[in-house]
Amino acid sequence: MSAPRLGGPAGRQLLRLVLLQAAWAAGSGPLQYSVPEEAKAGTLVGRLAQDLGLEAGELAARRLRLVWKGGRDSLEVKAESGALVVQSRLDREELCGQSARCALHLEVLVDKPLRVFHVEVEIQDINDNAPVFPIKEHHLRIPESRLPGSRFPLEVASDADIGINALLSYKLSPSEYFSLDVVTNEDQSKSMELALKKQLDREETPVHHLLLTATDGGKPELTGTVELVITVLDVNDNAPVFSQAVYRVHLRENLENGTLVIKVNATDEDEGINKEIQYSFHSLVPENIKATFGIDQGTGEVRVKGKLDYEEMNSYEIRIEANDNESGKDDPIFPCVMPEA
Ligand SMILES: [Ca+2]
Ligand SMILES: [Ca+2]
Ligand SMILES: [Ca+2]
Ligand SMILES: [Ca+2]
Repeated sequence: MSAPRLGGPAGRQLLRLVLLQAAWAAGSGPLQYSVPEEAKAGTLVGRLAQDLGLEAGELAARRLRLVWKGGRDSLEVKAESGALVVQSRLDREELCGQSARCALHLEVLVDKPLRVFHVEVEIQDINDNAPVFPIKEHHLRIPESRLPGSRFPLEVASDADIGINALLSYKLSPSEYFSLDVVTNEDQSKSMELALKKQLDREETPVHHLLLTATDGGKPELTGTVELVITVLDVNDNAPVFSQAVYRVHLRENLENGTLVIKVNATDEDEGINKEIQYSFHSLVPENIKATFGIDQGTGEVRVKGKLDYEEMNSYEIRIEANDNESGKDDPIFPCVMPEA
């Protein structure tokens, strides 16, 4: 019996077996490939047979095949070429979430002789997720009395990608009243506040609509937005204003009690209780005038209440107040001139 000679068919087989075992014994680690997530079916991941030292002619006999742990079948080995290709969708976010590194660990088997190889396929992130805010509309209610420099916390956006594809920058639509203050915390997370830079005025602009945009660092970049709806709450910062500074009325004497002399009217730019007006005679109006005229607190109607006698008094000057629950007053002079008899 003669030993197989190197160069003959048996010799080649022996040599290859030795080389494969040597590679395995050296503990050279798994074969490593990488492929971007969401690559189309059929995309080449690696020339597996070639990298394992198998020749095209022996692929069928040695049955190169994948063994999956966990039942995934998103990669396959092509029988004809021994190439490792994408078979179905690889979604990095689904496979690995926010992990910095995402890899599939496969076992590759060949027969004759039976060998097991380890293969690691790194799934690379692509920028396929836009930043998302927790809500589409963020409502804030800010009293118009808040001072410039006041701050209001906002929620940041999230991005399902990793690395630069999830690195967000923020921008606020132009506003003369508000600016954005983004702070990077020690743990690299971000927090964000809306800063008031100019005193609000509900009477001028009762509601502000701003758009906050988050942009990731991917190429191309993706954006997400949230609408900020800021309702300015009223404070009682406007006094009632009469429609005229002076009301002039000419009356005949001996008018019946209850006769309407005039209806004064004041308005207030505030809202709700801050614009509710009460009319009254000024506290300095003399008693004899108060005995002659009466005023309706709610309507501002001034009516005759006592006797008008031209000979006794031919002109009256009455100061009337409009009061909006203590905030302010307006008190026009109300000359009531009696005509010649
Ligand atoms: Ca992204
Ligand atoms: Ca991604
Ligand atoms: Ca008011
Ligand atoms: Ca106001």
